[in-house]
Amino acid sequence: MKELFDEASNAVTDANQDLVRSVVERALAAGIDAAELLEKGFIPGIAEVGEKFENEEIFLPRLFMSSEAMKLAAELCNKAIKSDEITSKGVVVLGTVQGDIHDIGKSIVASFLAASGFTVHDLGRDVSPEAFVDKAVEVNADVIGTSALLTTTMKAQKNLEDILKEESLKGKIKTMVGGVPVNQAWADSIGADGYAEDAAGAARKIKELVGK
Ligand code: B12
Repeated sequence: MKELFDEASNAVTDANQDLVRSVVERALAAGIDAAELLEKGFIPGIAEVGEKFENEEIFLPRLFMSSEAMKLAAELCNKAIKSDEITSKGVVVLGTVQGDIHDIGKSIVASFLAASGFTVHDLGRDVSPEAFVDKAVEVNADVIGTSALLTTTMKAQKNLEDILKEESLKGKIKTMVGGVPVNQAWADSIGADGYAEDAAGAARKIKELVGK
């Protein structure tokens, strides 16, 4: 199993999409859980790429190629993470904030939430605070979850809190924040109802917020 996780990680660091497909196929055939494959194989791979980018060992084109491999891995694993819940535990509107195009982590959160029994409306990336609120009102959402991967786009999570307050929706619709630069202290400082470090934590916290 360890070898497959290492291969998954290498498939992302080497930006090898054929290897991504082959690892997913072999792992699923061997009965490995798709969520575990993501968590122990592919995500450590993209984290390593991120560190190399930060240390200027690799540059944007390479980061982009690895991120395409990671995106494929997430898509293939997400398809295999199926929900066996019949009744919805709650409605979640999810997206990446305005100005931010990082959507791999957000899509993994979406699939974990769906697998945990929530109805998820995934608005994609570069989503304005107004669009989050409009959709949440339209679908009578319990929670709005926002993902921010850039320090410069985190402030959009605060804008969302402001709009919810202005429209007297704060408290009626709960908010969850996540993404690499985000932490509990940031969530507390903007008045978000919850924060989680990863997709499994997001599902646990949203269950708690919705109280079902
Ligand atoms: C892949 C990647 C890209 C890809 C994105 C492809 C895509 N479709 O998403 C590409 C190449 C396009 C890209 C572009 C850029 N990137 Co980039 N990118 C990354 C990288 C390497 C990995 C991100 C990722 O996918 N991680 C894997 C997923 C699974 O993890 P995750 O996103 O953190 O999600 C998990 C948790 O955070 C949490 N979570 C996520 N969302 C949510 C939401 C909720 C509600 C909850 C509860 C939890 C939660 O659960 C997820 C699953 O466990 C990071 C490095 C890093 N360490 O994160 C840099 C990084 C985020 N990028 C960075 C930068 C600078 C950029 C660019 C500005 C580069 C440039 N000069 O153009 C552009 C930004 C363009 C824009 N406007 O958005 C910096 C940001 C630095 C900063 N301080 O802001 C980072 C940190 C790299 C670095 N170390 O310098 N990037």
